[in-house]
Amino acid sequence: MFVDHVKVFVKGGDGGDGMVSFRREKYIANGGPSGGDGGKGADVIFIVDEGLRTLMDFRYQRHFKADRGEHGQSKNMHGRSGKHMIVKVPPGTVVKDAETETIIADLVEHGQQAVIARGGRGGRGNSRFVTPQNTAPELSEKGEPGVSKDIVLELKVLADVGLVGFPSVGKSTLLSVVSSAKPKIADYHFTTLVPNLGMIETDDHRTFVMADLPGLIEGAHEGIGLGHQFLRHIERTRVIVHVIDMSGLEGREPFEDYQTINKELEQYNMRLTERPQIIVANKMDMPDAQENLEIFKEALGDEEIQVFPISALTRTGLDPLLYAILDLLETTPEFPMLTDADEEEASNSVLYKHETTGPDFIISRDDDGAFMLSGYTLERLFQMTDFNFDQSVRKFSRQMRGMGIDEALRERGAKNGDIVRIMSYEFEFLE
Ligand SMILES: Nc1nc2c(ncn2[C@@H]2O[C@H](COP(=O)(O)OP(=O)(O)OP(=O)(O)O)[C@@H](O)[C@H]2O)c(=O)[nH]1
Ligand SMILES: [Mg+2]
Repeated sequence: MFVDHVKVFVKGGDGGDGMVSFRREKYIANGGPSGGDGGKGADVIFIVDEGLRTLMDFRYQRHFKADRGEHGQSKNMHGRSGKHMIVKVPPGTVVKDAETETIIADLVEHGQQAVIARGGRGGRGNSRFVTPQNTAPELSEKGEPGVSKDIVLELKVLADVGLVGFPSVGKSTLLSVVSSAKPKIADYHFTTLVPNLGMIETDDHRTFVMADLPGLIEGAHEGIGLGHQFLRHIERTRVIVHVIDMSGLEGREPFEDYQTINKELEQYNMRLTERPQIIVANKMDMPDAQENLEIFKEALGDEEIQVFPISALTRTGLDPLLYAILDLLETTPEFPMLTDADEEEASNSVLYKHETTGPDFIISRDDDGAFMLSGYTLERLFQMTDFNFDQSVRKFSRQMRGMGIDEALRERGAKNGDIVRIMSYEFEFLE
């Protein structure tokens, strides 16, 4: 199975800062606190769009940063929240944390969505810190930083189009000239041992995935040759492109080839005949090809099927073929041919809730002997503290004490006057 990978960076918006402000009203000497809360930072949300088949778009955009919340204002005006960033992904996209490789979301069905990077909450303004003891708090919170991380998107690529035909008719050659795939090409039979997939993007930026399958021969459905193991790949494709060698050089009749392969498909699984087919008459650069094509068309009679004469070798006749394939893809529904195992897999797929937390705080020692504090909860508190206000600083110390940090520092041997660091900030340990 061919898996497309792409690494991207996502960041939820930071929450807006809360405000410290006091009412100024005529005749009232000391108005009450009136600082509004900051708005919530926006989330980065992935949503499944069944119109997408590949991760191609992520090759052009790799950074997704959601808007921050606005800061709170005076007169108790709350900041506006950021507008969520909606990112479309194809069905079947698995989102993993790049660092830990844990699965964040398994996005399967159209319309399914998951928050990939949560925005931070808004910081509270000073009106929210009024207590009977402190009626004029000079204290507010900064916005909570949005979650940021590197993620990996993975998509198992299923072919939209399968190239079928006898060995050596030029299936791999065709794939190699319309996509950037580099399959092995040679003049002996069964060159291709496992399917190769190529992504095709036309000038109007429509994309689809094409697979060259190992050559089929008579009896393939019973396991003769190689192709039978891969017939199941055709079950998943929506359009079958039937490649026929018109040169007649191998001593076979093109029309017989056509019938033989169709019979194999039918015997393997009746429903394969429901797939729309397009015929590619390949090797038209060869001397007898034109004549063989006339005979072939006559034999087809009034069967309603499109025939595209091409030469994969000289790259002629390719564009009309690609557009015809796209048109068919757009009008052909998916064939829900899930096996039991697949169905189980689909119904068992869950959305993983993922929060990076870990321990509230971690104490380590710096080279110079200073104590270093880290950890998700503590760092978040730190980032939400506005150190411009004494009261905020005091509140932060109380919160640290409440988390048991003072106690833990003492146990690690911290003494009066020792240096303690948190992120960019440094203070003295005081008993
Ligand atoms: N003259 C001519 N030769 C071609 C053309 N397309 C492919 N060939 C040749 O046909 C031979 C077989 O090509 P492949 O693309 O490997 O054929 P295949 O159908 O993938 O074969 P298997 O993988 O063995 O099933 C190679 O020698 C190609 O160079 C064409 O349009 N004209
Ligand atoms: Mg091949």
